[in-house]
Amino acid sequence: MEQVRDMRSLIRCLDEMGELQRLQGVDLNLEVGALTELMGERESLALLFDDFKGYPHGYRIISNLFRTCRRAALVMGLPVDLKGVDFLNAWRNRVLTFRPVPVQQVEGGPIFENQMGEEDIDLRRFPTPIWHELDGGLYLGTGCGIITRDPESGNINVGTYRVMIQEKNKVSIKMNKGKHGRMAMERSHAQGKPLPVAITLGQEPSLFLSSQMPVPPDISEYEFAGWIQDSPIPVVRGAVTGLPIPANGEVVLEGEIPLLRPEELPKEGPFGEWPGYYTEATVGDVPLMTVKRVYYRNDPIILGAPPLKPPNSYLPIPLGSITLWEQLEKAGIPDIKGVWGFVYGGQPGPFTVIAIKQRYTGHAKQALLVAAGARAGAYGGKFVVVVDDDIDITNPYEVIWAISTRCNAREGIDIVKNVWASVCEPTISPQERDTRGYISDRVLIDACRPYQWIEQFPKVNAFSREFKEKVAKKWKV
Ligand SMILES: Cc1cc2nc3c(=O)[nH]c(=O)nc-3n(C[C@H](O)[C@H](O)[C@H](O)COP(=O)(O)O)c2cc1C
Ligand SMILES: [Mn+2]
Repeated sequence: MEQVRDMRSLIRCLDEMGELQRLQGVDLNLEVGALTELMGERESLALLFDDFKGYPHGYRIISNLFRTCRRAALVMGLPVDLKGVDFLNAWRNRVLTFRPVPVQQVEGGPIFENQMGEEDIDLRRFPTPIWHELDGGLYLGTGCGIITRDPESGNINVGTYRVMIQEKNKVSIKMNKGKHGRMAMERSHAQGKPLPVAITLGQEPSLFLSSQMPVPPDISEYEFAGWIQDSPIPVVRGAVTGLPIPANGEVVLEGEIPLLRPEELPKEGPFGEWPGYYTEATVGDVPLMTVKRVYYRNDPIILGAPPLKPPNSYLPIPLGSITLWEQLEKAGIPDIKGVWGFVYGGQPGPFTVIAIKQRYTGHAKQALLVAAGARAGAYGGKFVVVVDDDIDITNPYEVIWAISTRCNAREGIDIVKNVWASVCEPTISPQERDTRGYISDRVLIDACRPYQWIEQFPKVNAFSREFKEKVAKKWKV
């Protein structure tokens, strides 16, 4: 099969694998969103929508690209038959071999096939779905990449932040506090200068993966993407901003985020979020970009990756768990066998499960404490569960069984108050947001067999997988 180098080579691969369904004439108002949600729920095919009413033939949207391990594996350079913790672990081991692959500077590229100049920009010329029923606007950017340069370090960052159409040449970009694009903006504005910015709306699939991952600030997501796909990302200098833009991109917006007062900033949201809720809309809070030039390929393909209510997701599994796994190991917790989350975005999220092979008294509590405080566990966390390594942590029934039968509630549960929370945390009241900020409590659940008397702990009354398979083979059942 051919190597995945851009959106179009991925489409050819997906066709070859029978992993892509094409749909024509679907309504941008709710139907694209509903079909994306439904096929994601079923962990079924990727969807390529074309022929939207009122738009030219060939203006397409692709969704559910990374919903299954099989499809994600193709882009992530992993065997296509891995699943669950095996998939996660293979990815973790691959990431440990990371070496930056610098971009390839080129002069032209398919992205220049068409342009809109400052005077004739109208973003409504691109098909944009209402992704969730109660969304407060048209989200042109979901599986997008926001390209910025830090004015102090000069580092190029590509981050996925949601992009809502505000006017025909203006979009809001919801870069949350602490995100790399946001910090570049704050530094630029502190110097009294607008921030040059480019947005890619359909790009190398590897670049989407890297732009939504917690890549450290000194590593460019372009170089991470080049490493993922094992070949440099070809970039060309944007004429308006001087920023590197993907030469093989599908649609790129160039422009700037000027310094504006809060009263000059528009309403943003609500928008369906990864925990499964619409978070509050804000007014005067989210940066506004003025688009000065638009480049697009013939028959452009926009990557749609709306957050969906769990267990549905734009990702196949909680890939962000590898970061917590790494952080647990760096903190010196031995014998971690897996890390998982059941409500995940880019991080393992508010129901995180860790499997360990217990080595000593207190081992489980140590893992719980680190998970509650480490960056990847703290942000967006709430319940942390530690189980023995005989539990399949990808199976919620197994995890509930372990909590139900191995957790001695009085000894095994702790509450830690006032830990850093995500802006998507639904239980923080509007008043609390204003007075206390984004903090929430953590429940640490030790669902391991008590190490002190583990040998006497009642034995599990199930046959081993191997024995059952042996007998099944013998009796041909
Ligand atoms: C579909 C999707 C939408 C996202 N929306 C936002 C958003 O609106 N704001 C935000 O700060 N992060 C958002 N994220 C998460 C960021 O992409 C993620 O934290 C990333 O690591 C940020 O890059 P940075 O570390 O370079 O800032 C989104 C991720 C995905 C996949
Ligand atoms: Mn970054």
